[in-house]
Amino acid sequence: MCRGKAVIAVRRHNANFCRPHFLEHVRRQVERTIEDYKMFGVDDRMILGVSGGKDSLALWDILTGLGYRVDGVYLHLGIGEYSSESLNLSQAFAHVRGLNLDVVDLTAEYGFAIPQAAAASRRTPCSACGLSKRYSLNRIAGERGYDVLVMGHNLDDEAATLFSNVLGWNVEYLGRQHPVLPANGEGLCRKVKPLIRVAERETAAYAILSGIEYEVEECPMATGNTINRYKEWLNRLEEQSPGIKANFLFGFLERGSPLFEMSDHIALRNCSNCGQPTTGDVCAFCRLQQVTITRKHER
Ligand code: Q46
Ligand code: ZN
Repeated sequence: MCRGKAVIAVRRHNANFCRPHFLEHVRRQVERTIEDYKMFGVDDRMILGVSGGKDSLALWDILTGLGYRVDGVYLHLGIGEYSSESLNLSQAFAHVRGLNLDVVDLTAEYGFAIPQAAAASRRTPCSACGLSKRYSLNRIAGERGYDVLVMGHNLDDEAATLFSNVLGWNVEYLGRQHPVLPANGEGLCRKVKPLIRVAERETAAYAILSGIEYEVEECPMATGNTINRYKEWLNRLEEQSPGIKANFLFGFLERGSPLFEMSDHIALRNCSNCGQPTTGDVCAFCRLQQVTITRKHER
């Protein structure tokens, strides 16, 4: 775009960028996603799930740069050093920029941390963790009066999740895999993913080139995570055919997703324990909490 020295090549766009033009390019991708999917407006009260990783911090930087007012919430998962370091980095980021960051501690709030939940239930750590994050962030957003819950899922996250859902033909999940999940009036907050046009490697580059300090260590509980394995496979395909990941995801969103929408109409009711939306009597999070706490008392 200029005569400046290129710092990164984005092969699927067939382009090399200098630092300022790359940062501009990423911001433009996010702006375009917000517009295309009518994600939110400047008057919406927004809360971002902040993990201390590159994606959520880069997204926070981009959204505030675009003029949106976004608060953050950090969910302390109780995963040793990894959690405390991620918290420090998130707090430092917010402090320097004068942003509001709420910290919610899973153990203080619900009586268990992720390592205990994974040991007590039949779930993998990432499954117990994903469930806890979805539940807590939705609940916090609703209870604190936010209109929109913003998540930092990137192109690689969404493509790998789609791949996993297709491999297992999880039609229910395919029906719900969308960059915008509307509020349903029954306790589900509007949830949006403005980073889906930006690949993981690009959010990392954005963070580094913007001087954002983020958690670079991988979570110690990620070993064996199938989504990470699918990401590797998709990256191998991407190397051979640049753009294949984006085509897979956006082809699905444009042409495949409408075919699965019927399976989205599932009646929700309130969990008899916590009142949050669920399909059964007691929600999956409350069941996870019960089994973890029972196991804790048995020891
Ligand atoms: S924090 Fe949680 Fe991740 Fe760690 S246990 Fe898995 S899901 S890997 S993004
Ligand atoms: Zn519940």
